[in-house]
Amino acid sequence: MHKIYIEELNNYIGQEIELSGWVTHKRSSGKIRFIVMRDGSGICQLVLVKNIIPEEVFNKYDELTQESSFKVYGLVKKEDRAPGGFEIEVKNLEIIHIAKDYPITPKEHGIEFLMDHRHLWLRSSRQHAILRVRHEIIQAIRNFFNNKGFILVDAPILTPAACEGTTTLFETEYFDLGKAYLTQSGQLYAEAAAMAFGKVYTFGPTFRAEKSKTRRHLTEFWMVEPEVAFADLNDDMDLAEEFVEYIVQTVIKNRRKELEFLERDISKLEKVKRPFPRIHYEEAIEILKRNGINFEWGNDFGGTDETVISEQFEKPVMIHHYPAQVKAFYMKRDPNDERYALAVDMLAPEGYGEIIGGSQREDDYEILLKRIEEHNLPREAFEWYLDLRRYGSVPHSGFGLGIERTVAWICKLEHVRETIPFPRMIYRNTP
Ligand code: NSS
Repeated sequence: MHKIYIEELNNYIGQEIELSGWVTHKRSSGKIRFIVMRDGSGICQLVLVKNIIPEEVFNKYDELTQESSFKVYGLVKKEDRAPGGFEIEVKNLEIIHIAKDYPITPKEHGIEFLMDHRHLWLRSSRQHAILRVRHEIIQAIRNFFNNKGFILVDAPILTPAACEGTTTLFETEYFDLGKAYLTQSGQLYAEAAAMAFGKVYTFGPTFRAEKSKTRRHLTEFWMVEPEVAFADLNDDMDLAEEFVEYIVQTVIKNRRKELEFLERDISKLEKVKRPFPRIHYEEAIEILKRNGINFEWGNDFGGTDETVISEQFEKPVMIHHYPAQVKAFYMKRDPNDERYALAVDMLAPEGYGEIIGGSQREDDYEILLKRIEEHNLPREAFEWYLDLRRYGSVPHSGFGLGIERTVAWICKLEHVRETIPFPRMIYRNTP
């Protein structure tokens, strides 16, 4: 007997196999009973026919409730009308565990109820499709950088200082050494590694004590951050657009079924091909003005501004040259106009807003030191970072892409909370 997964059924037509899984739902019509099961790899219909199988096997149908677990033995048949396209003619069935009163039923549930039951909700087909797309995105990211000769460098999670502003730091006591902070970004470590390996990326969880309750913010999210020595802002934008094109086109190729299940309009994603538009901060302001939004020079764009700007384009748009005053301490200023930072944000289309933030880094020792002081950052904690400008400093650039916002856009979801298995938000840290 072959022990297989539902996704392999196609190779076993006409053969007897063994499957293990859970009951999704069941229905009965006289002498024939149907159980729809899932095993994590797919769903499949089981058929029990009275008088053909032993009575005691036929009667197990009555005991099996939604989400009960079991093993089944039977004959694989092609059946186009069945969910998944196959049917198992059951010969025998062994119950493993009976689930009592599974809380998520086919009726409608509110989002808070579902979020409270996230550990169970992950079993539903919609969550399955979303998390498979997430998996594909992560796989594509790794392949992209690995194929280009980037070295993966794991940055620490407990860090001695802020990277992205002090207002969103999670802090904790660290033995006799005072305070430590959960990392907001692996970038500073990626910069050190880029000086060692040339081109590197970090990929891991990052943390922001975001007090905002928006559909784009989590307190714990995953970020991938490439960093390249001898790269300027234009090189950074070239890399970012090649990267995002690759991710989107790979997901379309490998996860079409999931995107279709989510009713994603794939033709919109097919348009995500290089080159992407690149606009100056000033042009972005013009767009806002044309759309009746009153925007003051020198501010960063808010969620609504980003939505309006990104809706003007069918492809992701890169906005560069933000005012230095709203950007991080490590960004290099434009030598031709000190008001601007050599920064870039990429906004996803269809109103999704920022998915990438990046920049060319300040590579001059004296200027960087001045910025650290201007931002009231503790110099001692940055001495090692300043070393990178003391010993063979070079122009370098990088960016960070947020995984959850990318999943939300590619799946076209309302909110980032469904893009990660167990979301952490200002008002939720369970289950
Ligand atoms: O703050 S960023 O814009 N930039 C950085 O952290 C740089 N240190 C990256 C770098 O140059 N190496 O964040 C980058 C991206 C941003 O575009 C979002 O896609 C995502 O990280 N991001 C978030 N996703 C979900 N929730 C929150 N709170 C969040 N903050 C940033």
